[in-house]
Amino acid sequence: MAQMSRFGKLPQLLILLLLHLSVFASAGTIAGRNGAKNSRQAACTNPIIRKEWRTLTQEEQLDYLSAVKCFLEKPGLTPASVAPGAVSRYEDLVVTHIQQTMDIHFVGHFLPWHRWFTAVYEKGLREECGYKGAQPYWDWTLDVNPPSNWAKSPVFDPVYGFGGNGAFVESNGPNDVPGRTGGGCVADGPFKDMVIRLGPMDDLSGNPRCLHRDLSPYFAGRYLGMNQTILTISQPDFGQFTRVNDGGPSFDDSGLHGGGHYSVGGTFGEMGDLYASPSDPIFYMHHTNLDRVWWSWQSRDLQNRLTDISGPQMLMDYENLQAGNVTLDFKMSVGLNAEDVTVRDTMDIRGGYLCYDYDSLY
Ligand SMILES: [Cu+2]
Repeated sequence: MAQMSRFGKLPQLLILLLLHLSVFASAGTIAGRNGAKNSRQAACTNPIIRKEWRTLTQEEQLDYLSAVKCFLEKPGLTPASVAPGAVSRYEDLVVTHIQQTMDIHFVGHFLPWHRWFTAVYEKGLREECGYKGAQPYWDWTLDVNPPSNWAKSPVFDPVYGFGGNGAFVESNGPNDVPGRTGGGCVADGPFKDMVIRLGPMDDLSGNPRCLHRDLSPYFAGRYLGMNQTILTISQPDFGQFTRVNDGGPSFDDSGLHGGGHYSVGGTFGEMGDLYASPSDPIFYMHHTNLDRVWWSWQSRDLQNRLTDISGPQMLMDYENLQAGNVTLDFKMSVGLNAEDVTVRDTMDIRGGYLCYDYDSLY
């Protein structure tokens, strides 16, 4: 009897204690989370507004371009032992993209990582280069009707844009981007004398060269129109949405993501280099619009889609043979460019950690 009551009482006490602890813990967690969330939301009462490139005033366009040039000239923080080819703050970000290429593409956190990466770039331009505006986006759907308009996009303007195509370079490789029209050095605009050092691919040793572009109006017409955009944002859940956006690795199976990269970079341009593509400042214009596509999709059902995340942790591991799916707690890094975050921190563009919005959505 005595023993029974002793053992009978112990679990009771334990249960009481555990109940107490769990109430305390969950209250603490919820309060902490709500507290953090509220204070973060309170901190984001005045989001900066991202706008389409052609809607900026000429003065705003020039302000942005000179901030990018400032970032390109600002001494970098990456040690030479890590990347001998990296010189500038701009290249600090290219380095981290190159280092992580195989971990951040064709995975569930592809869009979260690039949303964050673009916000880190935007923050760099604002805090280190005195830029007052928000990161602009490039709505390519405005430039593909008809595809022959592609090279005339205001984004390629020689004065109020990023400069245009490279001269045509002969090639008939089996892996050429269909419809390519350039391949040489960018011959006009603010980045005509830019020196690219990182890449090609994962080479961090330093290979000084010009910025190349190899525009493909055909590819743009095929993958960057409203049809493809609507197809992408009409997907019912994040897993399907992000896969349609990703597309496959072949040129016949591209999504919006590859569409923007290969319509600008073609075969020979930096934008077509999966590793070193952030070398072309247009990268951030394209990825900001992809982020806007994601936010357009989220905004159609915010209640569910602010927390909807899935997709493999490992490159193209859609069957989860190597690891599981990404969750909100999945940790992400941009190296020395910012403190690590979790996917959760990037789900809401007005959540507090991030604090920006778009002037219009799809
Ligand atoms: Cu990328």
